[in-house]
Amino acid sequence: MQLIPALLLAAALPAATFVALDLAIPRAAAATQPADSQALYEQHCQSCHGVNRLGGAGPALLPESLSRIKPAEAQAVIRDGRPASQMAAYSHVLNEAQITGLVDYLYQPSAVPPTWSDADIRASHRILKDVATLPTTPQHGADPLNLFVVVEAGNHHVRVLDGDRFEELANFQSHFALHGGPKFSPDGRFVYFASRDGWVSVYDLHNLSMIAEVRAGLNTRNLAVSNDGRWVLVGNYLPGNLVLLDARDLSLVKHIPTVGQNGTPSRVSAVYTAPPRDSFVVALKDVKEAWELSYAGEPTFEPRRIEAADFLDDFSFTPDYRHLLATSRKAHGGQVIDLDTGKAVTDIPLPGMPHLGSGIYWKRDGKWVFATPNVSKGLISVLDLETWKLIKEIPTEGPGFFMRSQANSPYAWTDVFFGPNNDAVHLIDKQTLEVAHTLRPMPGKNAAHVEFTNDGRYALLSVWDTDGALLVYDAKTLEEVKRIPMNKPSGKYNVGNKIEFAEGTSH
Ligand code: DHE
Repeated sequence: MQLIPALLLAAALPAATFVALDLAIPRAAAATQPADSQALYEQHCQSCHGVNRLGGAGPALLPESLSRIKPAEAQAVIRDGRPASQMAAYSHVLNEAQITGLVDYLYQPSAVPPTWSDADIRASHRILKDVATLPTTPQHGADPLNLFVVVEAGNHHVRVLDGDRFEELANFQSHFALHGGPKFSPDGRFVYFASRDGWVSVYDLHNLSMIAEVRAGLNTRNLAVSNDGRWVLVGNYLPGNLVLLDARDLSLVKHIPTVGQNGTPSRVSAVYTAPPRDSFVVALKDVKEAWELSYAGEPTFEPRRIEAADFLDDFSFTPDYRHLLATSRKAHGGQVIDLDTGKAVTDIPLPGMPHLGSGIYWKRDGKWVFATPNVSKGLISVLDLETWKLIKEIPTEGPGFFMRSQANSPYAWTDVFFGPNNDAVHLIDKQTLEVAHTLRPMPGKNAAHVEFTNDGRYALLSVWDTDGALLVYDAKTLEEVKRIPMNKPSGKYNVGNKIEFAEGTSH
């Protein structure tokens, strides 16, 4: 199915064009019938959210993309708007019955299965700056390997900070709901972002300038950049596929349908680059397979299929990139997959649904250990990477999302993202595996996600609140040295740490 021109037009207009819609329309009588709700959608929502709810300047509004938002929350957003976004309040346009009907409609599967063709991808592609005309050296005076890219989720912005002075170098609007870590070109010049609604953007950190963007899918998981800097691979839920882009300008190379050996189509859970293997590794959500796609030499991107013991929701690599520690959230456990032999080696006990991409490793008594928070249990699982045995479950004040450390830091910092103690951050002694300190950066406000400077001297922490902040800590004295107000800062990424695939950071 091709999108009709209205959506293409919507997708092509600058985001700022989309402001409150049809506000002059008088409040209609109660309307809860599905047909009426569809009409209300077309009248009030379609110009931003797209024909067939496939998304445009606003996100796709399909059950596949709304699974993280409860209907009551969707209702509140329609009624009251979303602060610091272009979503206006509709309470003076629609009555409660209409809003309820509209929400019911949004959670119904689409009559037309959502598709996003190569032609759609190409039509969405925009080159914003010709890289060939730009200087090839940093133009900002800061250390290019100690910059921080900070995602400010509350207002869909990205800030670029000088990691020595913690001063802002740039602040720009992103696409809706960036998710997953942005990824960098091997020299650290370019950073690639993926939004949940499928937009991929490339930004030049030397020139502080957006270069290109393309909509690679309707509902995207994440992206990876090859270690030679030539390719960007995007993993999608909707449509279930991989989309290969040229890293220079994000032009489409090809899409790769993710269909299992048994013919079952699958969503992509996650895709990462494995630098020493010159390959992308992909976790599939609906078939029991992991894929490896080599990018060495002149690659064909034919997947090597590895049979997995279960469906894969996510995985982490071991430090040598030989093994995957993979999880299936439903199974409440994990498995180790050997990428060399292509065999599942063993099960691993991870009882509380880890957000595995956030797991980290370090050396303890000369041996590698791996630790990960669990999203559904207040404990950190620590595994021995030689025996795959669980060494310890460290109790925390609640379930956490993220964990970070740095080679020079004696601590692994982990948040308590969920529950009444979500203002706490635990610092775990990497040798004793005990909680050494608990910080409450802004009591009562959700503390989350840490990243270190390239030399490990400072740790930057998010306070995930509309009235939140990015806090800079001296990583040794644990004193707060700077506070930068922000609207729900989420992940922050140090260029040097990311391009070195440094110990303690996310890959
Ligand atoms: Fe994430 C990374 C999956 C919910 C914020 N998250 C990742 C990655 C995966 C993942 C596979 C690694 C991708 C990468 O770096 O390329 N996340 C999932 C889920 O399956 C889950 C539980 C449900 C979902 O909605 O998809 C989930 N994640 C969330 C959130 O609710 C968070 C807290 C807020 C948000 O933005 O939606 C969230 N996830 C993040 C962040 C990263 C991330 C900030 C990057 C961490 C990093 O340090 O690299």
